[in-house]
Amino acid sequence: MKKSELQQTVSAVVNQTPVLDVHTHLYSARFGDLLLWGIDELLDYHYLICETLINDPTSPDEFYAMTKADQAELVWNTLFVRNTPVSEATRGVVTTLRALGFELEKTTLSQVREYFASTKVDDYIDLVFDQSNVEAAVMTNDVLDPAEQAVWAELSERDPRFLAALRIDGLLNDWPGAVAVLRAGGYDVSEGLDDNTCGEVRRFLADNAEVMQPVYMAASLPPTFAYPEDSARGKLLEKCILPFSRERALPFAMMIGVKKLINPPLQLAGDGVGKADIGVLERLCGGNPENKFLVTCLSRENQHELAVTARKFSNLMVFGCWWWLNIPSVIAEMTAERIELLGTRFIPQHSDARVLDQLIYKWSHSRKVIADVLAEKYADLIDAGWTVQRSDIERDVRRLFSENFRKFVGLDN
Ligand code: FIX
Ligand code: ZN
Repeated sequence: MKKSELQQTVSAVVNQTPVLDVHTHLYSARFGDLLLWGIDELLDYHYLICETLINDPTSPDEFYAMTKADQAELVWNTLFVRNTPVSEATRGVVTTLRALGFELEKTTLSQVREYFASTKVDDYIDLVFDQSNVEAAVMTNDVLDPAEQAVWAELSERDPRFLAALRIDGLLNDWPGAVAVLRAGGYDVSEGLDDNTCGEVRRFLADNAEVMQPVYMAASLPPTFAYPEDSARGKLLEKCILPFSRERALPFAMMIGVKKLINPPLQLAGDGVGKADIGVLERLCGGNPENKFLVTCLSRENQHELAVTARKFSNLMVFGCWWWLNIPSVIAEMTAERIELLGTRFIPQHSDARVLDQLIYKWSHSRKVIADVLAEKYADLIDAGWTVQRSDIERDVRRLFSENFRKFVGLDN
């Protein structure tokens, strides 16, 4: 292939290759209101809430006391009427509404609301998955959330587009709170984490895994996350999570670097970021060669050392440009250094979509950046004297967009 053909070919292949979205907060329609979709949810996204509240005098408490529709109105008027929607999260709403056929210059919020009021959720899921070319999305299934657990108890058939992930933040980050939930569920646990309690925690994990059939276990962890550590989290990891993950061949996904609630009144929008100690991964991956770890870090300053560490351990798979890294300038930087250090052995992106509609913009924005970086790398390779075929590009993008993940978690084995 000539260099002059690269950009067009790579963009076409990237756009045509379905993606398996390895981390979202979406749910299938059978989870009812847990699945967020439509314009008011799109505008009430916590990324847009904090952007609104730094541009408008409304306090967080006043904002959260408003109805969802009034919150959406304030977000719309603040970020899209009184200001230009040039940030990544605001531009995303523009991309999504355009893709749905709205001419924003002539569209009012109430017209968009009318469209969603007359749209059926099952039809909309089909439309969004088709528009975003997503073949499946991994949910975030909180094992300690009673509302979600009630749905699992009744769930008869599964939508194959929605894969489960056993999310265990509550266990690892709030063990005393988890003890109460597990005891209420009939598990004989105590805060002391003696052998009996650890056995009961493993039984709890096994029971949930039996119901959910997850593709991985996951937790978000603070920048101070340490291993090994003489703490409840350290003991749970050593005696429960790592053995269970190994026995069940269920990879453990660690999302490291979130500082919960640096501004508590902002609630879900109030989290911050901190640089983590990548040495934790050296000890976890090196000390547990039978375990598999999916890892993403929240701090931009962790990314290069994370990619270098991923060169050293075949049981470590790097994924995504998480949260505030999911912006074109940083996706480009991270994708380039990952290709330069890891070739195509990494998972370049996940959407982290909380609202179904976001799949449309998160994937169209990321696909453009990833295609541009890939085209540049193939051009460098052609300059070095290698012949690049379209079939090579198709194979590489399939690897990046789904096959690395499927193989690593044992899907389709
Ligand atoms: O821990 C997580 O899964 C984070 O992605 C979320 O807590 C966060 O609120 C988010 O949605 C970021 O994109
Ligand atoms: Zn998330």
